[in-house]
Amino acid sequence: KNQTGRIVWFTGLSGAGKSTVANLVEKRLHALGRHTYLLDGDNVRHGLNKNLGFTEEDRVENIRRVAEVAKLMVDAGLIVLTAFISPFRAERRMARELMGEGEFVEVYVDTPLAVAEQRDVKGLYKKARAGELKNFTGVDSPYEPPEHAEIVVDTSKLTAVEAAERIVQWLEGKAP
Ligand code: GGZ
Repeated sequence: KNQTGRIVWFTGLSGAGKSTVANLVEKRLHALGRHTYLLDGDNVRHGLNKNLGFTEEDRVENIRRVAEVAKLMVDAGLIVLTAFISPFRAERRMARELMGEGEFVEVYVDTPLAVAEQRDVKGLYKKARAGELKNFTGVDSPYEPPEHAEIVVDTSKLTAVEAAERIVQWLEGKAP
């Protein structure tokens, strides 16, 4: 069994910083010679999952497919980073249970809703508050925070670079 592959599963609100931090982690891992692949909305929701929206049912299916694809990539020896809101504990547990012991590392990007909403990079929170966008996570769709994430970072307290550095240190086994 390949010992190098694993999933680094980011979870958190829209605007929490998942993609930004995951991209920085990937860069650092590359520099260390690791083989990685980053799955996020940009490369999954426009292709494999383009028939899925943001109802509870569709989010569950989104995460199921992401977990199964990530598992295949781990079997091929990659470190797979996933950056999806993945709001439901049950789906994150399902993803964890697909993997072997120690192969699933959950990273909770625990940035407060108020901070993510303040950033509102794409103006989606504003639309959601105005009722123009339904089922928006944190507004009118739930987010269930992890209770046992391996790593927790808050990008309102750490820069994205600092958060990435912590995660890489943990992954490389240098965490205290
Ligand atoms: C949450 C939404 C929604 C709704 C569109 N709720 O900040 P973004 O834009 O780039 O990240 C969000 C992304 C979330 O997709 P995921 O695949 O990560 O979600 S899940 O894991 O819940 O399936 C946001 C945008 O898509 N977006 N509508 N209603 N985020």
